[in-house]
Amino acid sequence: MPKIYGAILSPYVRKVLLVLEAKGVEYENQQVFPGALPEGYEKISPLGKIPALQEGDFSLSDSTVINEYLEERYSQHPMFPVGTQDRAKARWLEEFADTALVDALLVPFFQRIVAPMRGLETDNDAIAKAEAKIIPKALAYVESVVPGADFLFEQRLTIADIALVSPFINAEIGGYQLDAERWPKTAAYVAFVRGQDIIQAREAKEKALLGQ
Ligand SMILES: N[C@@H](CCC(=O)N[C@@H](CS)C(=O)NCC(=O)O)C(=O)O
Repeated sequence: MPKIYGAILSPYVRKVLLVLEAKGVEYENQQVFPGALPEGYEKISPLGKIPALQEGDFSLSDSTVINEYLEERYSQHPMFPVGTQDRAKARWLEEFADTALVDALLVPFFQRIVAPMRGLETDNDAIAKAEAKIIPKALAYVESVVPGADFLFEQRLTIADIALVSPFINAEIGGYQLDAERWPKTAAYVAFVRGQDIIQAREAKEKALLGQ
């Protein structure tokens, strides 16, 4: 059974857990937090990041790499679209989500949730700057690519939907409110994908673990 190391509120860990859940693969999850890594963790995650996967004596890090491995290892419920160009596009959207979108949408989450947990003060200027410039820039691109209340590819959940929606969950936990008038397609898309059973179930598990 694959074991996933990583804190469940990480948008990258969530991506991997959702792929396992969509595929119906049983797994174990060990909560590992950046800054408090278990001894020897660098052997399975050389950059010291979460998530990491261990399956027998095989280990792997990086959510995108792990998900590509899971796609080949567990072929049921494919998470990538079928056509070559759609597959490439899905990979690009995952890359965009993991970089520019996480960098933008996780500012309120980091400042309001993670910083106090680490004994740091919330930097409200950083949140204001993100909300004024960084987030709108990322959302303008999201708004240009999402279809509204539908999946991105083949009328089914793919890795692109999971990757794009995951940081929006962190943004909401961090108190960011998506402006549905300014970003109507994005708001409809995020609500639609978050309404899918496996995502609802994952969010319920996160809330249960957080004691909410
Ligand atoms: N590209 C990596 C990014 C993983 C990542 O940055 N994870 C964060 C937590 S959300 C982390 O471990 N940060 C600790 C650090 O950068 O040292 C992936 O997709 O897995």
